[in-house]
Amino acid sequence: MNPPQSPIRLLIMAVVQEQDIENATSAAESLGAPAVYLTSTGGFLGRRNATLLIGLPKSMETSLIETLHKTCRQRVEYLTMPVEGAPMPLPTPIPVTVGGATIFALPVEHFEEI
Ligand code: 2BA
Repeated sequence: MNPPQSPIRLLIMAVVQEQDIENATSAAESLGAPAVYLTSTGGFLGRRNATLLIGLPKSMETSLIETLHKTCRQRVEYLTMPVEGAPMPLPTPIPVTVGGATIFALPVEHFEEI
């Protein structure tokens, strides 16, 4: 007989960059925390990203967050802004550091797979 599974008590929502989806989801799965992701878009840069949803027992929170730290990288993106008052619309690229991941942890009141 299989040992009883720990109950799902936490939902981790993590916004990750597109390039990190595969590494992050497979690392979570190898920890025993299956992940689903929804494609999403960052409101500030308008770049496509993904929001991972991962349900897990409370005891796995730290190891999952460590895993996301290891698999989600920081990257510099450039935001092009027209310079005010310039005679020509010359865009000036402004560097913006994105990531590794934006993580929310929410308590789960009820979990059921039908
Ligand atoms: P974006 O909204 O496209 O933001 C991309 C990056 O731009 C952010 O990286 C941050 O470095 C910068 N940024 C965002 N808003 C800014 C502002 N008002 N002024 C100056 N710089 C700003 P991260 O912080 O790593 O966020 C990556 C993505 O995570 C975000 O993409 C957004 O989709 C999500 N995110 C971040 N904070 C969130 C929050 N409080 N709630 C929901 N989603 C969030």
